[in-house]
Amino acid sequence: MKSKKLDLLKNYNLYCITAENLSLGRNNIEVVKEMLSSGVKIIQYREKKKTLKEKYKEALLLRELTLQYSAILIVNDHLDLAKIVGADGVHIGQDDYPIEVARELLGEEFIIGATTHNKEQAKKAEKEGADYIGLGPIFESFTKENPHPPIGLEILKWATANIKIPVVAIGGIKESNLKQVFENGGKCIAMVSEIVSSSDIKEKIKNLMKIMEVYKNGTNNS
Ligand code: TZP
Ligand code: MG
Repeated sequence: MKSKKLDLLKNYNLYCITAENLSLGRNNIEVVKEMLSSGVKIIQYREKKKTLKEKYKEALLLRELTLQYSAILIVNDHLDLAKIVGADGVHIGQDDYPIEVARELLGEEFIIGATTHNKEQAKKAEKEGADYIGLGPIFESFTKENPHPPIGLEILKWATANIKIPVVAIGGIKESNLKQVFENGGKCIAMVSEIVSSSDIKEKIKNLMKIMEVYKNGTNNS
């Protein structure tokens, strides 16, 4: 059910995104297995370089794996691929298909996430029927090819107070700055390089979850 899935995005959770080129020689499947076995419940399949056929095969495998772990699968960019493999959702950027087109094609039960970089885009995505927004890059990030300049923490604070759909903070988020993100309203946190480029993914996720638990339980006295 969609509302149960959206609860994952509303609450304190790690939202892990693939990036095979940054994964220290490991493939997307190996990396996602590590994420899932560490307790991650939200996986986004993001792959810019492979052929559609390769992406299809990978996304199918990831669908199987995420179901085994009761995790949700969101496919980046490709509405068709998301639908074909039976993903839970799709994530679209400012230069991808409009939200209403995605909704028309995928239906009400599908989760549609939209990348936003400022207040106007955040409000517009909400108005157009996105189920959540990705907001960022909060800090400087080198993961995307043509990165948007960092937007900072103030806008995250604003969005978490003013946008009614879940706000997923993204961009340059690391173990070292995670507390700042939580202290500025962040709950669901998307990360790419901090996790996929870690030599010990399980240990990295364990440490990130430990920090998150403190905020989840509202017992942050540090
Ligand atoms: N969208 C905004 S920033 C970003 C995406 C996909 C990349 C975030 O990667 P990282 O490595 O967590 O900074
Ligand atoms: Mg895109």
